[in-house]
Amino acid sequence: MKRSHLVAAVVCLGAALPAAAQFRKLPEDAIKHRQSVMTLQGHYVGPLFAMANGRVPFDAKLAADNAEILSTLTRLAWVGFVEGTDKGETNAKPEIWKEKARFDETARKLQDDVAKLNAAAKTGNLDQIKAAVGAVGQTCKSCHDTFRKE
Ligand code: ASC
Repeated sequence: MKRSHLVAAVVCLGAALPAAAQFRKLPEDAIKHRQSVMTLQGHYVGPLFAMANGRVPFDAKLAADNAEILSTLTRLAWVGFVEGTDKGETNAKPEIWKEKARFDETARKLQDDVAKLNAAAKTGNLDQIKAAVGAVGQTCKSCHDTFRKE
């Protein structure tokens, strides 16, 4: 292997380093990252909740667009839950790291639920969207009840 290739390979590996390497300043940057992502998740899921419960008129295109973006957003927050970042300006409970397997399982479930919501939204069928949004909302809530302060 040429030396320049070796260097490139090592640099690429850097992208897959442990989560702590993603952030320059801990805990602030990790906390800010996950809070920013979750703020966006709220913005994109909000209209889906509102359409599902009839607060706003159903708009199939908006629902499909939001669900698609949400399916990407839902992959992003987790890298921000770096060990030791329950200290600082955060509502994250230490239980996230004490019960990491359970937390990871809930994160996995949210991604599965959102993938189903995305599929439902592409059909344009409001009843399917309602069912899928309901599951997403329950998963958000169960994780927040267990792992978020107040
Ligand atoms: C949101 C938000 C939550 C969840 C939850 C779902 O948009 O801020 O905490 O959805 O309300 O039940």
